[in-house]
Formats: sequence, structure tokens, C-alpha cells
Amino acid sequence: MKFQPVLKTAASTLAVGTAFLAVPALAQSTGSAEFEGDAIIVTGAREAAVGGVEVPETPKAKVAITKELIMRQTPGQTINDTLNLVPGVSFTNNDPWGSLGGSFTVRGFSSDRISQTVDGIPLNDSGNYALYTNQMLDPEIIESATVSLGSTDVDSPTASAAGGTINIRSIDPSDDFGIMTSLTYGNIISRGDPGDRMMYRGFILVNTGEFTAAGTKAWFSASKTENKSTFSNYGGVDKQQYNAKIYQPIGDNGDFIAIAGHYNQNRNNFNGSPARFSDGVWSIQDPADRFYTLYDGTPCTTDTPEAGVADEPNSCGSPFERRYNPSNTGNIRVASRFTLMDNLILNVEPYYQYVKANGGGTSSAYEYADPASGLLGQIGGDYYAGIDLNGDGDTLDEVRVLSPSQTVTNRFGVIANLAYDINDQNRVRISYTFDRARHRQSGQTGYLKMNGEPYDVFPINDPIMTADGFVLNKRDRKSVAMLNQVSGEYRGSFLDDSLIVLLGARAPFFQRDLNQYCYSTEPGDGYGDCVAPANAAAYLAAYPDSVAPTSRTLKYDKILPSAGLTYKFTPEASVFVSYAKNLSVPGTDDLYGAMYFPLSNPAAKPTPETSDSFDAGFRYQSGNIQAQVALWYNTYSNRLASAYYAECDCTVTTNLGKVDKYGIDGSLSWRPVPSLLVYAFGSYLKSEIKDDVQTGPDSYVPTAGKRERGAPKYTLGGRVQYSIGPADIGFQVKRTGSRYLNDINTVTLPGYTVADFDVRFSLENAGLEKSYVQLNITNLFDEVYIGSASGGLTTTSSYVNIGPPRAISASFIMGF
Ligand SMILES: [Ca+2]
Ligand SMILES: [Ca+2]
Ligand SMILES: [Ca+2]
Repeated sequence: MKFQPVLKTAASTLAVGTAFLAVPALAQSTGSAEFEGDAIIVTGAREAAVGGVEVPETPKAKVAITKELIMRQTPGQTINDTLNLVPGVSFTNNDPWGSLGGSFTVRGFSSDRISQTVDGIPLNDSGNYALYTNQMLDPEIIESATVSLGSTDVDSPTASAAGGTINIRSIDPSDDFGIMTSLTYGNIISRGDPGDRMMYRGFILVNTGEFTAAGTKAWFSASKTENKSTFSNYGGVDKQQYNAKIYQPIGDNGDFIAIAGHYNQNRNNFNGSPARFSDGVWSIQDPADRFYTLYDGTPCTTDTPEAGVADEPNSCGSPFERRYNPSNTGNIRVASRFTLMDNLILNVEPYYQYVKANGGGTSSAYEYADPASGLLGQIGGDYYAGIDLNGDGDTLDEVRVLSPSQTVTNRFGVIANLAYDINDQNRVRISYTFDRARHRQSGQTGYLKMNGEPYDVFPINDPIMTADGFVLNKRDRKSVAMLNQVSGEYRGSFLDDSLIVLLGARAPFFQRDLNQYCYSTEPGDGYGDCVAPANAAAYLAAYPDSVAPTSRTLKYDKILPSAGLTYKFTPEASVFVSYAKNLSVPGTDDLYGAMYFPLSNPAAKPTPETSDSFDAGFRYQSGNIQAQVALWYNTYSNRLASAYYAECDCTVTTNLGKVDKYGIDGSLSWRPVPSLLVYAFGSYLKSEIKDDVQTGPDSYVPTAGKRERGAPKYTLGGRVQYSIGPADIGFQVKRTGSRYLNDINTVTLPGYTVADFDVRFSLENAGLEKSYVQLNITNLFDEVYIGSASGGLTTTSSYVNIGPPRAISASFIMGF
């Protein structure tokens, strides 16, 4: 056997004709997929995955979950929750339905170290690398999601993927016309739930089939989801999503151009964070404690303004659960393949994406000026508007206003790969990756209605202005994050193709242009005081320790080698080894915080994290078995641990110095007889911080020898699926081990076990071949547990997210 014939398609694909799809399956970009040889090549009955799980044959430890398993989960569920079935992945959902976000670790890395891509384009926030898991594609249009544990592809446009990558691939249009609809009704059926917390979802997918003589084909989809808040008596989710893809083959050798588009609009309240975990004691002691009503009373009425009286706000509108987390996100993704010569292939994949989002929240604002300086604006964390905010004719009052942290991102880039087959055994490629994100972060204020609701969840649309004509803002900064990366890779095949060797290197050049338009008031403060430019001198006279608005450009670059091999000793059994050097550039919150210091101070340029990661494993693949076990070892310099805090809506980073992490993960998917599927997986990890962390000139925190916070020690789980007549019955369960809340290991968050049940009745006997009814029960035994927690270096008490309670959904999926 030679290479899979991705580069020599001119001859090989004639035989299979349109069955050839030059579509990448399990790598991030089309170029990487082709190069590694894991493009899907449909030559008939080849279906590598067993029960929707595949362990692709690459030097890296990868696990792919495909459509077959994705569609067994609750319709509308975020793909990230489904990835809980991958060893080493721990996702904690904020609700049972998947539109409210959640928290991730992969091999103990938090989501800011995991690059998540859709069809190759990066989804991580360009500023802090966070993932917004509620913005994932509808599961019905996902072909596969591949977790690459430990290292990234050489052409990946990522600044921080030390922990691995998750690549989501959207489906391609089908050759024939078809429509699929999915209707779901769900509810929470949990112990102690006093009310009705419904969920409705509708989804439609239309495949045009080939509609031109040139083979053009396309699909369009739309979905709408509404559900009530999981735990509180207020708010919920209102989400709509639209997707499309058009595919144009060029000739019959596998060349093509595909253009895909995505738009998602979420209007949801925050959910699930009212509980505290303090020194080992959780405020949730009884299942019923999870459900509660808001402290401001609902409905509520804001303070009644009185002329001539100094009014003060009441609590109406202020609870965390009242906060909206609105987002409008969209992207356009292009993939293409051109055969320039018989053995020379070019892949070009440009993209554009847009994000407009904020995290909600209110503050009280004063109608008068800052007493210390006599100025208007946001000073010392307080808002001074200088105008009659409540319309009662005086400017004596303190009034509650909407004051979210706003982000608008415009991002575009391209991944280009040129691959050359030297001969049947040797292949090389060069890649160029460009990524530019313009990241505008602000904090405009807006008015609240009498009932505490915002007039507009986006105050950026029509912000409150101060009396001196300045936007009343808590933050005003603009950054451009830019990447220019060149990379190269060699792939050789030896010993009759039983040995495959990959050698590569990438050279990323990261540039961060930072513009702070407000005044930094203390080290690490990326927000600061915001006053009108005309008042700069007066402000600095009153606050001489603040640093004036400033701009700065920081550059990070490094050459990052990678190497790997696979060796097959039988057609089914192989071993693999890989190595990669990784670089994580500090996020913009940290970089803005460092702008308090002059450039001459070393603290002005935060240190990037670097790591060396090693993987070695054994893989077994046959018609009815997909199995893999991998040992891994990562060693870090300047390990940067970040945590998001809802209290300040900010990210705080700790440099843990040198850290070693290692572990083992494995999975086995087995179909012993056609009607039975058995899947089992497990992972164990250990991390060791090498030194005490210095927190002051003479102060140290005793972290030496301790584990990093947040990462479960082990995961263990499985799934069984059995078919009887028209019914498929599935049961899956996962045990997640305990985690530490802090890096000094004094507070343990307990482990938990969650089980799910699903049953699908095919309607084929009723003449509806592609239609079925599906019932899902998630958290079957209604485990009460802590999902995610912010944590910190020495944190002993933290708000924690409650794990989703037991929920049921019934879906009718119709296809023709
Ligand atoms: Ca009043
Ligand atoms: Ca008044
Ligand atoms: Ca007033």
C-alpha cells in the first residue's frame, strides 16, 4: 500500500468518480488533512469509526467522535458536551441543553490552552483565548469532532494551543435533494424542582443536491431554541442559528471550492453560579437547594425618582442571573483544492469572522461629578455622568445603569498549503498562515427600564453620554492580534509503508498592537479610569499615580519543531510517537495590565509560556474495534494559569513557573455483534508544580510539589448501545475524579458520576426510512455536583457552577 491517493488523484479517482470527496476529516485544515493522509476517501463500504468513535492513524494521539454518536445525544446539545466521551476531556455544562456555555479541560489544560476550530478556523477569543461554547455549530450539521491531544498541526493559526486542539468539521452537501427536520420538547425532571422549566427546539436542514451540470451542491440550515433558566426563576435562553455551505467540484480529480457561512444569535441570562464552595463546604446540601428565586423579587420596580431629593438605587435589576450574555457571531469559511501539477497540490482556506458580545451586569452611576477631581467619566470604579439619569429634573441622584464589558471582534485570515510528492514514499509541504483580529473592548453604559430590564442589551448601540459629551465608559481599548507563520513538514514512508515519519517546524511571528485609551490606575489593571481627552491634565493632577493612555506593540516569535512516527507491525496494530514544542503568548488582559509599567521595566513584557510535549501509544484498528492507549508527558516553562472571575468580569493570570504534567489515556470501541456496541474510556493525569510561586519581594506561596488546580485526577466511563427490532437503547456513564480549587491543594472539589440514557425508535416500518423518535434523559440519577469553579493560586472559597440536573427530552426527527 502506498500513501492514500490524495495527491495522485488524477489517476486514482477516475475509478470512483463522484464518490471521491477531497474533504478533510480529522485534521484542522484541508491542507493538513491531505498531508497526513486522513482525508475521507469513500471507496465503498469503508467506515473506520466503530459506533461513532475513531482513533485516526497519525503520530499524534487523536480521538474522533462522528455523526453516528453525536446524533444519539440530546438534539441541540453543544458538541463540547458530547466530547465528554473522549478520554482526557472534561466538559462541565452550565445547563442540560447546551446553549449556556460551560467549562473545559483537556488533559488538565483549561480552554484557553485548547484551540477549537470549525473547518480549520480558530474560535478562541483573540484577546484571552477563551472559548464560547454556546456558539458551536448545531450538532446536526457536524460531521465529526476530533480531539488532538497534546499538540497542534504545523499550519494551525493559534497563539496558545499547548494543550491540544478540537477540530469540528461541518457536513458537506449531499449529491441528492433532501430535507431533515428535528423537533424537540424537553423539561427538567429533577428532585426538588418546584416548577416547569421547558425547552423547545426546531431545526431544519435542506440539501439541494447537485443542481448544475458542473455538480454544484449546497445545504442550508436554521434552528431556534428557547428554554427557561435551569436553577433560577428568571430568564433563560433565546437562540437562533443559520448555516449554509455550497460546494463546487472542479473537474473530476478531487479539486473543489467550498464556501460555508454561519450566524448565531444568543440572548441568554447567566445561569447556575449562585452557589459558593468555602473551605470544603458547599452551600448546596439538598437537591432542592439548587433551585431558587432571585433576591430582588421578580417582577421588581427600580427606585422612584423624586425631584430635589438625592435618590438611591434599590437592588432591582442587579442579580447575577439578571445579566444578559448577548452575542451575535458569524463567520465565512472557504476551503479549496487545486491540482497545479500531477504531484503538486495547493490548498487555500481564507476566513472571516465577527463577534459582538458582552457579559451584562449593572452598576450604580452618579448624576454629578467625581468629588476629588470635579471630573466626569468612570473614576475609581464609579460612574459620574453629570446628567439627570432618571429624568426627575435634578442631578442629585445615584441611579442603576447597565454596564457590561463589551467586545467587538473582526477577524480574518488564511491558511495556505502547497504539498509536493517527491515520489511515492516522500512528500513535503510548505504552509503559510495569516491571522489578524481587531479586538475592540469597551464598557459603555445604558439605561434600565422600570422593571430592571435593559432597553437594549447592547449599550454600545446608543451609549449614555456624560454632560461633557464623552461616552460613559469603564474600559476603552483596541488591540490588533496578528500572526504571520511559515511552516514546513516532511512525510516519509518506509519499510513497505509500515513506517511513517513526520518531521516539521513552524515559525510563528505574533504581534500585539495595544491601544489603551483610558488611564491605568494600578499594576495589572487593564480597565482603569476613563475621562474625556480634554480633561487629561486635570485628571493627572488629581490622580498623579495613574498612567496616561498609551499604545504599545509587543512581538513574540519562536521556532517550534515537531516530529512523529507510526509503525505498523500488523495491518491492525501500530505504535506511535510524537514530539512538539509549543508557545503560548500572554492574553491581552495581561498585556494591558502590564502597560502600567514603563517599557524599561521587565514586567512590561509578560513572558510567554513554552512547553515540550511527548506522546507515545499503541493503536488497534479492525473492522469492529477502534482502540488506543497513549502515554504523554509535557514539561512547561512559565506555565501561565488563567482564571475568569464573574465578580470583576476579568481574567487573572498566575505564572506557576516550571510545571511537569504526565498521564495516560485510552479508549476502546467494540462492536462484538451487529446489534451491540461497547465503548469504554479512561484517563489519569498528574501535574507537579516545581517551585513555590513568588507573590512579593519576600513572600512565597507553597506550591512546590503540588498539583495544578482545576484538572480532575482521572476520568472513567463508557457507553453501551443495543438494538432490538426498531429500537436502539443507549446508556452512557462517566465518573470524573476530584479536583483542587487552588494550587496549594488545600481545598478539594469532590468527584462526581453522571449517567445518560437514550432510546431511538426507527419509523422505517411505518414507511419513513430516515425518520425516528428519540428520547434522551441526561443526568439519569440526578447527581448533585459541582461543575466548574474559578479557583486561584490560594483560593479557599469560590462561586461554583452547579452541574445540570436531570432532564428529559423527546424529539421527532424526520428525513426524506
Ligand atoms: Ca427615590
Ligand atoms: Ca432626585
Ligand atoms: Ca435626577
